[in-house]
Amino acid sequence: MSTIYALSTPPGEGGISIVRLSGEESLSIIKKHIDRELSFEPRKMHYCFFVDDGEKIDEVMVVYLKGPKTYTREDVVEIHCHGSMLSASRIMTALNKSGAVPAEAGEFTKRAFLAGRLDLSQAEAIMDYIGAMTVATQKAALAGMEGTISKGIEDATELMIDTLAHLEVAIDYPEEDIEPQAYMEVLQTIENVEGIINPLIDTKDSGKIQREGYRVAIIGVPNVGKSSLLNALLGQQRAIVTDIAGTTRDYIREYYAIGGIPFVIVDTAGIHNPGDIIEAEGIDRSIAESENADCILFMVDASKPLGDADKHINELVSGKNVLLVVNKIDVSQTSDEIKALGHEYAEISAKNGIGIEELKKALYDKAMQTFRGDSSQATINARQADMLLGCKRALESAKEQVELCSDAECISIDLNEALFYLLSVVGKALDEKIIDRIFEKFCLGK
Ligand SMILES: Nc1nc2c(ncn2[C@@H]2O[C@H](COP(=O)(O)OP(=O)(O)OP(=O)(O)O)[C@@H](O)[C@H]2O)c(=O)[nH]1
Ligand SMILES: [Mg+2]
Repeated sequence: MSTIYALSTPPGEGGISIVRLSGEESLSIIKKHIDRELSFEPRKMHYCFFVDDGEKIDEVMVVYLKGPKTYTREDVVEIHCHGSMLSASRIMTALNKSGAVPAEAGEFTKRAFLAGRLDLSQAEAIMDYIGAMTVATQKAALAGMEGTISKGIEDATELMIDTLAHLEVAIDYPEEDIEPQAYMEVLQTIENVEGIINPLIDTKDSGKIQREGYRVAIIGVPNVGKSSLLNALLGQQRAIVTDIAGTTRDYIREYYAIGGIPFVIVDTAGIHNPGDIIEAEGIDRSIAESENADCILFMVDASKPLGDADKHINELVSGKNVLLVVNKIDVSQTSDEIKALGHEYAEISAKNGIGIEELKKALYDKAMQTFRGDSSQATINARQADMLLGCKRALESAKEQVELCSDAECISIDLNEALFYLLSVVGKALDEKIIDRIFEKFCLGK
């Protein structure tokens, strides 16, 4: 396999930048680019100058990590240079001239996976860890990295393989009927495997929130105070607030954490009869945001009677997860007309900060309805959920075959399919192209 290199720190200026090499040639390549003889004792920092064609490029620290006790299981060399993009790119150009090739996104982790250092669910957990927006999400990712999901899959796989081996005997000797005992064993295995995968499947919705955030859209007619609420929730003047109706023309998306849960809060353009095409487009986007939201904060103005636009929005949100927010409570009380809308409601003054803490608590409670168990437990991602649901379907089909007293071969086909899905969770049964696609989502240098 080729020796790869990449900048492993973010591009830009900083204290240091780290260029990493991985592969058989790592050591011989770096040796061509230093200004002195070094022992390259593994795991020790060595001070030297990085040179190219005899020209000094930067003053660096170099560490050699000998495989297989490395991230990729290959020989790895890290070059710590000054945090300058020019220095890092000149170093990389020199490494390239000496035979190393640029790494693709996620290639270091892909090599770790191919070398068996981690399975696919652990590799995906690393990506989750890097992208985590809250400490709880980080903890959940750490649990995934340590193999919580892998362990469940491994146990389920063992059970399946044992049972399949027994069925194999029955397939080889078709003249002998399957003993009732063998049918019982299959059913027992299915039950045990379901006992492992169902709790994992149950973490699907929590996993989505951990990775993408709980999406909250603030919608309402112009001037009700939507942008004021976004600012109050964030504790900063993020959105422009004026008394002119139609101030917000596009949506504004911000991340915010409440009690360790990441929220994506979207402030939208006020919905009413649009005055021009820009406004109309903004309103279409508001409606689209409300359709994608996990929860809609439908805001009304306590100081005004409900208008046709408010009623129209009320129809739009019907049947969705809505929390009615009655704003400007500093000016007026909640009218009977607003109460008659029949939604659960929160009274606030976005301008004066009244009711904001209570609203955050209500949002947290809503998000927690989707969370099962602890917000820092390992959760499955969408890909893993697809695989586990596929496994569950195949197990159900196997169960039906058993109930019909089908022959061993029919049962075995379904169980093999279930096993394939199980193994796919940890990347063992996946096609190379799919593996490539998964790792492409990683960042460069990881
Ligand atoms: N009295 C009072 N005024 C408020 C409150 N919240 C917002 N306002 C005022 O209402 C006006 C509109 O506020 P925005 O936050 O811009 O309203 P919006 O819903 O984002 O408006 P558009 O972007 O035009 O759709 C501003 O003058 C705010 O100061 C409140 O709780 N009480
Ligand atoms: Mg606004």
